[in-house]
Amino acid sequence: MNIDEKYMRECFRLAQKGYGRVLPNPMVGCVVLDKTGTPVSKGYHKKYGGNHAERDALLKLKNNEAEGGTLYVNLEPCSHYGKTPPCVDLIIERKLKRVVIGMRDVNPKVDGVSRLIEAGICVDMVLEEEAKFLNRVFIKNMTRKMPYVVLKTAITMDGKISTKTGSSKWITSEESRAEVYKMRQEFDCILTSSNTVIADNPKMEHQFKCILDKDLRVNKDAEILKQGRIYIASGKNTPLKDGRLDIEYVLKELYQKGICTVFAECGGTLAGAMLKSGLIDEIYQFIAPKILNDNSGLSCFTGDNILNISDAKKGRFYDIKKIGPDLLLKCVLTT
Ligand code: AOF
Ligand code: ZN
Repeated sequence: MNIDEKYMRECFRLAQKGYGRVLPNPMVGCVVLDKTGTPVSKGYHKKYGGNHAERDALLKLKNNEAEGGTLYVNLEPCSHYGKTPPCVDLIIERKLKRVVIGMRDVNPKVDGVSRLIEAGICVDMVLEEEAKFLNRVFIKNMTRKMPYVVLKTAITMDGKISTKTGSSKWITSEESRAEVYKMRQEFDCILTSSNTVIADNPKMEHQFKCILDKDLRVNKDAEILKQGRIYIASGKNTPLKDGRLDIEYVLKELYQKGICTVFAECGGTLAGAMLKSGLIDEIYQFIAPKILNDNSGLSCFTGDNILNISDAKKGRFYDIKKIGPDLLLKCVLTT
């Protein structure tokens, strides 16, 4: 394997040690080689507000140990004063000869590459696509000022979430449902709709829940309201778009409240509307080995009329797991 790719993959591995602790900042890892090409230090961004990966790695070394060496980092080193001073200054001070990055920073405050080049340091980029995938939440947050949205669906093999009468308990197994309880905790917020709350009366235990309830139809006794912080987006606090709540507006509101990631658990109407508006970044699809074989069963996405398969939304499966008798597919949407 190419040496640069090898050390960049090591940066990805180190970066992921910060998973769950660094948002809204990116996950970043760093490897430093001395002038002979020997790895002499490693570091990563451990928690929000803490030292950046480059600083973490370089401060473990004596002043001249990295001189003439190479620094690998999966994100362009920063050039701004934030919670910490610019990493480029430390890289220049420690006289590195070359810096290999995974991607340019999408933070408009940062232009580390120009600063490094001006200082005579050679800059290269490798594995950009993987680097962007690793920090897809940070990229979405920074560029769109919106949370990263993962939609969960639980379907039969024919893509149905319930019969026409609304019978849906349970499509997937107990094991899958236990997996969903765990998953929820990895997100800052759960998003659901009044339709789902009224149809299923779910508890959806979580610290922060957002319910889209345009006409305030959810009953005060609903299970979902009994625990956690609740944000109800209704016609009273949210503008309408085509007669429905403007979901993009709601997502931007959530981001302003510090929500970086949203786990959407809802029926086909909201899922379809969000899909159509390009508001879903990723889908976690549980598939049960069951077939309803009923034309009037409800689909996990409804609401649009698409005639050409070429107009389908497209994605990329990046993970598949068997959970009990079910499958869990993870897919990032690309269009
Ligand atoms: C990190 N960790 O390892 C790198 C980051 O407020 P600050 O000073 O922590 O700066 C945050 C910004 O710094 C962040 O948005 C990103 O653009 C850049 N790089 N951030 O938290 C790191 N290398
Ligand atoms: Zn930095």
